[in-house]
Amino acid sequence: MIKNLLSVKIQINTAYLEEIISNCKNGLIVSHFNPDGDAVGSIVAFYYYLKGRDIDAKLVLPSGYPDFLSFLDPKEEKIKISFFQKKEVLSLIKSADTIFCLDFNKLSRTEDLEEEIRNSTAVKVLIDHHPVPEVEPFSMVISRTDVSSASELLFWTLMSMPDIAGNINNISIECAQALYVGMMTDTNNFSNSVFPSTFEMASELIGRGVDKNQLQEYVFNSYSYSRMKLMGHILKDNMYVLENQKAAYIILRDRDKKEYNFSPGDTEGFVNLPLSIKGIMVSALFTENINEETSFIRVSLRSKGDWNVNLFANGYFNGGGHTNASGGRLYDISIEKVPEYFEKAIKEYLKK
Ligand SMILES: [Mn+2]
Repeated sequence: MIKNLLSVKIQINTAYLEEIISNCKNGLIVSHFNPDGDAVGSIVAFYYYLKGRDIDAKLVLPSGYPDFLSFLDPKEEKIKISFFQKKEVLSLIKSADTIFCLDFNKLSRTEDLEEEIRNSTAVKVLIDHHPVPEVEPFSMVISRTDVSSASELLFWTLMSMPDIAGNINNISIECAQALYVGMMTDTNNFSNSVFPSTFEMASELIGRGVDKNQLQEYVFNSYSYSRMKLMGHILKDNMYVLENQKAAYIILRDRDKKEYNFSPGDTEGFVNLPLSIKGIMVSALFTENINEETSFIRVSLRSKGDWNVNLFANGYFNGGGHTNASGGRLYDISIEKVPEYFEKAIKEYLKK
């Protein structure tokens, strides 16, 4: 059984998971709409784990991932994006006997895959780190909020599996690398949501041979020149500071995206920028999203300390997430009206 108990800081009861995995013949691994590094990292890591056990699994995402994560996408089993291959993805969901859901707490986060997954008779497993997960659709829920990321929770889950038995050398390098990227992106390179167990995980993975410098190059230093120019433009002309509320926000309009050749993932990290201003405790990024298919404003929120953006997103932005990092959407409001709406919302919220 588990040989090196000391290296398993967070123990998960994996007996049931082992039973589910050993019965799995056609697995499907899925994460949330608008996938980030943790979403892609955790599903890819889990794919390599199953592959190591000769279990066939497909990788599925509701929408495309940012370009800088493409190095993770397995060459022999590319991630299928429902936005581009909906029919194929729906038939994969139909034929799966086991569905593994990572890095989201509600099936609605899979957007137009929700119904198909909910109606599927497959055994469903949730592995996630967001508060208050939906439990009813799942046979097994592995949920903890005292970890940095879904990738970290998956790491500790795998370490507790009988075949890994707490020995990092039983985890493949491809799996280890994907777990590291998920953790590194969700913590913004060890700056938020970091626990003692997170450093323990990093230490184990680096000991396994993960090249942290190379992964940082791929993830943090792979942006385009036009993305840097866009960042300069929005910081200079579209960032507003509310000193009395210790808040700041950025507006990103469709016309600016067009002017600077915007591609998915280019806004990665923008919402954190105002938090480096002295005294600012909460930051918001409003991204206009108007095209033939959708019409809404994407809201990203970040905060420091006890400032709870999960409650704030719940109350004013049709969303939620974590205490210091949340997201949401605004409908039926033009981007020009956002400053007024935000300033009113934050004053009202702070009064409570
Ligand atoms: Mn995450």
